[in-house]
Amino acid sequence: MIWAISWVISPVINDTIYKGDTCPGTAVHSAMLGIPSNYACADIMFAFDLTGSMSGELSYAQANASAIMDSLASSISDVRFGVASQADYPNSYSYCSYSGSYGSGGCGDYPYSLNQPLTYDTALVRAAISSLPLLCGSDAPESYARLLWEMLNDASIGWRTTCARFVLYWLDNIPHGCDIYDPTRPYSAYTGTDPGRDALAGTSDDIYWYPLLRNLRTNGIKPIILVSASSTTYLTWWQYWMTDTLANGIAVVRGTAIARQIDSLVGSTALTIDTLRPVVREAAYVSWVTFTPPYYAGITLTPPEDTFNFTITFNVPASAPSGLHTFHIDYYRDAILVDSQLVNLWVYDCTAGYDDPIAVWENVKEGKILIKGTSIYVPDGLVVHIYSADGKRIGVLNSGTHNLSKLGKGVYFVYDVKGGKTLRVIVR
Ligand SMILES: [Ca+2]
Repeated sequence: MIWAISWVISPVINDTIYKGDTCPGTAVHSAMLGIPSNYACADIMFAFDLTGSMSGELSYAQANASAIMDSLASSISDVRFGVASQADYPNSYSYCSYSGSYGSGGCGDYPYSLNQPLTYDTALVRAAISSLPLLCGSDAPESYARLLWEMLNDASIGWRTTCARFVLYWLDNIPHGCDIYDPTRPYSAYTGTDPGRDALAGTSDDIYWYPLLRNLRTNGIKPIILVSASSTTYLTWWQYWMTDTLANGIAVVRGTAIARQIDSLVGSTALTIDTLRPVVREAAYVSWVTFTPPYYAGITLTPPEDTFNFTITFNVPASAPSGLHTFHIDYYRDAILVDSQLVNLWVYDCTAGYDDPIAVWENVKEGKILIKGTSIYVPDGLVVHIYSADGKRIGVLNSGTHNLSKLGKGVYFVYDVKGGKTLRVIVR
């Protein structure tokens, strides 16, 4: 298989735009974006339900952790792993038409723990998985909502926004959550509230299930639910919750060739994209830029990669200050930032009245340097450097007469090395 990385054909756009009078104040560029059908990088969190019924699953995961990581690392060249776990809140609650002892304090139950932040060090990850204890969990529903909510809110996890993000979740039951009870949906049950970080039912940080699922999707955290091989009762519930209008993840029964199964599941997600979209990063410049098309949707990639073209039109408003304007265009594959372009736009006021192909906007004569029509005269003993508007030196002129029309249209700076003077020249 060919492994590639996302790319955009020009990492930097430099242009000069004249606005006002008869000048249009616009410029048109094109961008070609290459999107490979596999991930250049990924961050993968292993998540475990540690409650009693998960005993066999936990042993299986511990025995296969190295094989799973080796397999993923052979498919994705830059991959990091981490570990999180839960049992349940070690309290009793009576809320949302449900009463129960969620978990056991005596057993050491906890609703969420980050056991290992994302790291390249697979030995650390293997050690974290091996040391996970088997806990209790009391009632049947568990704090799955809390763990998934922490995937969005625990900054210590260390997700990279430029990489694919997965939660490989080993579990066998359903979450606490007031809105799990909803008779308009195909799967519905009273499971109480998930009380959130304050562990108090009915406060503002209680976690609601359906908004959580959508937040996972829009923030690019893709759950892959590995339902226990010994308890598949809730497989169809999880499959519903992972549908593309909710979490847009995957729910399967944990198989017996687990390393290959996980590698295949992760790889399969790389083939499809909901939306591929360019976004102007800085809010002040959003109105300056139009993309055609605005985005691509419903993409299925053909290996090894597909390319996508965008026409970028810059429209500089008449009120824009003259000078250099710098901003970025970010390209998002769903919630993964796959590439960026730096934009340098030199904006100048356009002054009418220069019909000749080359005109000098100011300082026709400065010192002994003379710019006239299409030529520049450099007297004996002087040296002139010519800079483009973005600051690159593009020429050195010794004494004599030189033709400026070779430069092409644009704004240039002529620097008199000995006299220390800078002249601005606009070539039209
Ligand atoms: Ca429980």
